[in-house]
Amino acid sequence: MTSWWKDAIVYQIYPRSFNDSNDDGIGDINGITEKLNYLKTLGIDIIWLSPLYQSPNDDNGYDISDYQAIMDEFGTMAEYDLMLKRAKELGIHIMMDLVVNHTSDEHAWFQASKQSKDNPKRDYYIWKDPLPDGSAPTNWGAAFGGSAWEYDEKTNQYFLHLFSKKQPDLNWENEAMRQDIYEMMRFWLEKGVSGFRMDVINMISKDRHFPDGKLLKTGYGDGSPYYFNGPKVHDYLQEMHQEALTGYQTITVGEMPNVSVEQAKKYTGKDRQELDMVFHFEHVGLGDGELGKWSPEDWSLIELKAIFSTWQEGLDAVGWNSLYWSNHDQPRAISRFGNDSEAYRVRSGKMLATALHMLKGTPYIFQGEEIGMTNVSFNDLADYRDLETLNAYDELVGKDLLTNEEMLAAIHARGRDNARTPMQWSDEFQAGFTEGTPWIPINPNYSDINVVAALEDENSLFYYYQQLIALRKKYPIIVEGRYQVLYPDHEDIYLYKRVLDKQELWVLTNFSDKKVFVDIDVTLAEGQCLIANIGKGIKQKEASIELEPYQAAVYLFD
Ligand code: TEU
Ligand code: CA
Repeated sequence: MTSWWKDAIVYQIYPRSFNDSNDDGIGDINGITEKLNYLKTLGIDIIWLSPLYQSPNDDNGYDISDYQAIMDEFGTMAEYDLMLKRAKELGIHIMMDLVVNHTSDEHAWFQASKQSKDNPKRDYYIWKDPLPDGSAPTNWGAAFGGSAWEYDEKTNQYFLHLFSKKQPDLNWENEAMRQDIYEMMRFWLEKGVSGFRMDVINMISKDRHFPDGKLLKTGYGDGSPYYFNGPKVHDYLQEMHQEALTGYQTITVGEMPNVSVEQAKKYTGKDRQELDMVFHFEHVGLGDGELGKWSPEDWSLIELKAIFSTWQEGLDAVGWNSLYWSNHDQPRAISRFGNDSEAYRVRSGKMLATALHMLKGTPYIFQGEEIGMTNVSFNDLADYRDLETLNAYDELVGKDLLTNEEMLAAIHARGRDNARTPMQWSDEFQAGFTEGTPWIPINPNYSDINVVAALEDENSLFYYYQQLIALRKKYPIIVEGRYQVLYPDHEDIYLYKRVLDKQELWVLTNFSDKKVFVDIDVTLAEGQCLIANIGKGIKQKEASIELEPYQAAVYLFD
């Protein structure tokens, strides 16, 4: 199978927050269709759609009650088919979000499974007897708070849910369940979908001994060693590849918290017949404290560069990297890794984009990243929607592990709703996202940060992303070149080069708000400056270059 996607750029849409076409305050499929030309202008090749399927929206669509029906709030299957057709006409591929570690508890399979112990669908999920004292089978905590087990009175058993109690985990040991999943995947592939982003796909194989985990501050146990990268995960992925993906030109990316580069070699190896690439979490986990992202600590650029280098070198020639700064679960990149002040927002956004897009791998752009959207700081908890945030607030503040102020500060820094405030299309009412009342308040800075303003400003972040995307299409060295980091121990700058035959591509970025001088062993004037976020590029005097705060530039040497 050719890797047709090797020079492709993926744009992630979180439909609920992208564009509302019928003014109910919720983004929808017709809203996406309206904006396909905008995305074509940006130059992206593939759109990853966060889940559009029928769902009670306990976790905004990551709790699916019917894999082959469109969520009522998002529209109809006919509208979906029209969007897919329109995208194809524009040469844009559609990648769907495959959420098969769990379903919604309102899925027909679970509704049957919980009827009785001998229901044919019982074994589609993970049910276990209470311990002799009636307590849960293990001490594991769930990602969205509380125990990972929910007691069912009717059958006197617990079911496993590693996320919310409305997201029961599927039992991948069950062959019939797996075959139903593969059949569903073929349904979408037959429609012309080009692939899948696979939600927490390295969680689908559990250690069936179900041992207790190390006790955490929350009082629950850490079950993660027993459900990440489990004993049969590669068997299942190879079976999925064989049963569902073979015969189609697809792109697949596995979302994999807790995956190492060594494990990723097995998931993405060309001869493995598993996945094309994975999303790891090492960079977005930087600074996680003992309460994870809710107790954020300082992180250093040296650590960040070491992570990028590990993955660039580790997967070179044996696998393939995905490249991302943010998504619907992560804070906005400029606020997290750049500088969202008035002075440096756009410049640091361009610097971050340069540092990421010139790496080896497939870049992913999250909606709004291309116009420099930032984190939001709602002061009223009632403005937040994400169950992860609200449950964590109740658990951590409720157990006196964090004060109200500490929790709000952590939500402002790392909460998922930072990425889920509506896309900012204009400075009109409700940022042009809706004429109704948005399901979540809009970031007040929409009056300055919006698509209309970006398209009118030739120096906007939008056109910078457009240029970066065009460079990837024009210069094979960006796709194929070998990665070499320079000055790995410098705490302010990230310098690396890509080498392909005699060509060298030098990528020079300053992650700090300080002016930095450093010697390099090339003369920039002898190269071709392909892109720069300040004027015509970087000043150099003999060997010494001068990098302005958040300056970035790329030079090609033939
Ligand atoms: O996220 C998996 C996951 O681990 C997230 O919970 C992430 O680690 C956390 O939100 C970071 O703070 C996937 C989806 O992307 C997420 O939206 C879903 O809530 C989750 O799985 C369950 O489907
Ligand atoms: Ca709508």
